[in-house]
Amino acid sequence: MKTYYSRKQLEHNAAGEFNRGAFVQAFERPDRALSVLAAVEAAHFGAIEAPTEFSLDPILRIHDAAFVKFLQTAYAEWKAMDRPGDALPMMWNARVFREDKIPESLDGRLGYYSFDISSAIAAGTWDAVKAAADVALAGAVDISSGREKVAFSLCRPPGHHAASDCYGGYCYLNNAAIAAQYCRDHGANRVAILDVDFHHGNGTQQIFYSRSDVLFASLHGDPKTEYPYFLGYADEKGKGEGEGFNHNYPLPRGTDWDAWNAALTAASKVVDTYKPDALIVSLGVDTYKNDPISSFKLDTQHYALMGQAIAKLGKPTLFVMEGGYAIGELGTNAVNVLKGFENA
Ligand code: OKP
Ligand code: ZN
Repeated sequence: MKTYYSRKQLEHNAAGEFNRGAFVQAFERPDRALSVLAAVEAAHFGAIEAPTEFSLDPILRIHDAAFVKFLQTAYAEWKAMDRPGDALPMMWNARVFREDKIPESLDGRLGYYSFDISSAIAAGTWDAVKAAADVALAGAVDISSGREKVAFSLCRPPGHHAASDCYGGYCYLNNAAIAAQYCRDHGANRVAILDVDFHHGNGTQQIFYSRSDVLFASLHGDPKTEYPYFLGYADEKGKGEGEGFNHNYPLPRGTDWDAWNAALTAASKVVDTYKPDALIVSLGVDTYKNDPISSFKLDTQHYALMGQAIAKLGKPTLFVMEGGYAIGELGTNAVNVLKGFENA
């Protein structure tokens, strides 16, 4: 299996994040990518390649142009105002305001374009998130052209929380959505996105919610108790043209492999019935029992079973790396999914 990876992705390095009232080391840090890279190397999976540089066009098929411009300039604007540290929002548009005004000031735009405080814009953020989108696109080229049946895009930072014009949850550009759209624009009539990250992929859901050409199915912690709290319920089925093409499987805290696998079987049926030309897997392994910010109970050996089940769908498949914060075991768990897929 071919892996795409870019060192530029290490350049996003937040000074820290707020967690439970304390400013702590960022959970989403450069070491995450290195953990996965080391495990891919140790598995002797085949070529590990840097992506070619794509233009902004495939990103702008998914994201709003002013939003992308904002991501490109926000850090420099922050520094031009002599602010310390990374660019962080201090206020959000919380239902009680009007939504048709984009503020001029940077503080206003930080609040307008984000949904949480955990996603700093630091010096290298734009270069890293652009590289991650390129990593996803390189994999999309391979599977949409038929050159490869499967590929792994080792993206970092993750992407599935990023909506068309909103960032948050450590996500800035939606790598999986950008890859899915690329496949749509290059021969695939239908694309399915299967999101196995612990957290609901609210960004991916929002992007494709009114569309029938990209199906979204997600297994995740129940938003009643888990981040991102405001989306991911089972009654979110899609709207208009997209009605019936969005499938959420919220699961309770403490969910173990058997219960998780039952939901995977249900989601797999939905994907299979859809008959996609390509499958994108938003591969988060923060379902792991020792993940520091999640609450499922999957163990290392279960990830190979997950890969096996995904292989059974028999589709050209692109794995796009999302979350996973138990950095010691992150690489092993992610690569176990790929091994399970390969050995199926
Ligand atoms: C990203 B992905 C407070 C907790 C913030 C953000 C979780 C983002 C997860 N510091 N939680 O889905 O793995
Ligand atoms: Zn996650």
